[in-house]
Amino acid sequence: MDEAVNRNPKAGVAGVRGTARPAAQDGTGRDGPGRGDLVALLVMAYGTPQSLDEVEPYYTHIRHGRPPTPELLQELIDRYKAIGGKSPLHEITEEQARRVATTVAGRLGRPVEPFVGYLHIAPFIADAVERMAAARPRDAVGLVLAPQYSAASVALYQQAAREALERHPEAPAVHFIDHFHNHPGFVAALARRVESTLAGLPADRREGAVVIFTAHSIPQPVVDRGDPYPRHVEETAAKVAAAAGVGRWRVAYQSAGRTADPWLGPDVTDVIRQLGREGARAVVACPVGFVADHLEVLYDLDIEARQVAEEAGLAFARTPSLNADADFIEVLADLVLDRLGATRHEAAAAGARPEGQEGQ
Ligand code: FEC
Repeated sequence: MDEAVNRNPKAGVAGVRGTARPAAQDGTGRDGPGRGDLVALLVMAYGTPQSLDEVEPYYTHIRHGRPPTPELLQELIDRYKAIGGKSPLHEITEEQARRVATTVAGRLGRPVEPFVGYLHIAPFIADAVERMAAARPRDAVGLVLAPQYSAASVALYQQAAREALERHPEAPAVHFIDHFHNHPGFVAALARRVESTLAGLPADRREGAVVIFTAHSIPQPVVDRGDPYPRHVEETAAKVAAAAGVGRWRVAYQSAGRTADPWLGPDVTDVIRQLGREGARAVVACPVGFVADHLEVLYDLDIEARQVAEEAGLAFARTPSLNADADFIEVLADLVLDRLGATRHEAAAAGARPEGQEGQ
């Protein structure tokens, strides 16, 4: 599934190999001379069932091992059916990983291999770490495909990676990217999509349009413990609104879980209803908390939120997802290259290459 990406510096062309890079031959430990020059990209994402049969184990994993009730399971299966039976998240994640690796390889002049691991379904993050360790990379960067940091998201991915790394002392230090919620290229990419989506609204609706920046809700108790997530979401929204010159905008949360806990709000559907009462003419949903098309975008926004908007008399549009678009791939490549640069800088400052994993 993973492909090794290699750049031949003499030819100056980025190429993709179909086989895993052979392990280094020196056997001298983590970072000794003679090791290969391979950069590993540990790309971590939520994961999605590949068929309706996989929905139950996937949902059970999300619920920390507690199987869903038959009603909850059927409700989730029905949502997948409503978006065509399957979420495109798996294919998009794989393409993002492959393209970032190709771009980084081209800019760095070193071979780069992506190792994709999912939080809630196979191949799990631990599987990706195992494959990464076997490839004997010289450097490794850990990238979670979620822009804002939360103990309920990015921290869980990194924890899964760290636990797996403890079983692989032969693996190099993994340098994690904690968040990119305020990266200028990320903000600019979203702002362009907001501008084009607003421009696509019927002229008589554009004037009274409100942009709603959305992110996945998280349990309120996590927020109460001082989680940076709501601040990150607000910052992304404010920066995108400013870059796109949008005057009327809100932040809302979506896709709250079916649990007993209160969840971070306001919910996007409540905000849409409120805007309807306030006389808005249209809403543009911009999911700043997600970087790909998947169930929460294709169902919770495109079907559920759209229906609520139409019932409230509002036109509805949603900004296109970043997916594997060139502008977003450049952002991810920048992040990885920055992290590798930081790694070299830190190593020089310490007088040695860093061992072990980093804090956040
Ligand atoms: O396309 C797909 O098949 C997968 C879409 C998907 C993404 C996603 C992202 C986030 N989640 C976050 C937090 C939670 C918490 C719970 C929770 C539950 C679900 C369920 C499904 C699901 N999530 Fe998710 N999430 C996606 C899918 N999520 C399906 C289960 C049914 C439901 O509640 O709707 C509650 C866990 C519990 O019960 O204890 C918490 C956060 C993100 C955004 C960051 C990230 O991508 O990691 C936060 C995509």
